[in-house]
Amino acid sequence: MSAIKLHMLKPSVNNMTVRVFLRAGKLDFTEDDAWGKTRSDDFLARNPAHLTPMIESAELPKGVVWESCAIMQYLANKHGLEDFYPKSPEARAMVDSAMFYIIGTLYPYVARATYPMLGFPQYAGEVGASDADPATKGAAQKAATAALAEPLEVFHKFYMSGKPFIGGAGPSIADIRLAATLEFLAVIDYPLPAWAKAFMSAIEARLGAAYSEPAADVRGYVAHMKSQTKN
Ligand SMILES: N[C@@H](CCC(=O)N[C@@H](CS)C(=O)NCC(=O)O)C(=O)O
Repeated sequence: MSAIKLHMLKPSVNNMTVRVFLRAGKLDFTEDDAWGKTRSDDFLARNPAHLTPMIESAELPKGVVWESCAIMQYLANKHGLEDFYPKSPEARAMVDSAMFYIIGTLYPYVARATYPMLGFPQYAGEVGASDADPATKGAAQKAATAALAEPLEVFHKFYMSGKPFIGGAGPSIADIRLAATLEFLAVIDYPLPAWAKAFMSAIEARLGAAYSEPAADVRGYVAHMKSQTKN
């Protein structure tokens, strides 16, 4: 089987998710930095959504798949990585629910709260143009930051409910997706609750370099953007 080819952007937590998973799952892969390439004719011909992470495989109906969670689900299915994506329909339903909740609810708040500081355009799917003045934009950012507390508590109380990870004793693909997402909150010095700090430490301790290596790219970018605003 040939190596999985991942097209990725280093400062992105959507991409970090898949980069961590490929390493943690000990899969054979190569990474191509898609910086400046996602709107090229070649990329758009394969992926009209121009989104990374994207993997290529001749076995896929369209040759590629994008969306971080779909990529992890596909690769876990393909390579039998049941430690990360449990096979029982009930356990799997919890992991899927957590991932949809991240993408549909938590991540949009994270993006609205952090993207202005990260120098990113608005989250994919949102209409970016706005006539709002800086004060109104600042108020929207504050509201998004305040809104984070509720979904975070849902992960703690509902999905984890006393276990170290959403996946139970070990991290699942939903845990990788959650931990990577929370990395961006450092750019606004968001006061993570103690359980979330413990969760972040636990996943990094468990996955080791598989986590730390891609995280270093995100953390480096976050540190750079923070240093820009302090000057
Ligand atoms: N929900 C998607 C989000 C993907 C996404 O927003 N990708 C951004 C980077 S964070 C991207 O590739 N943007 C490049 C572009 O739109 O040209 C996922 O989880 O994979």
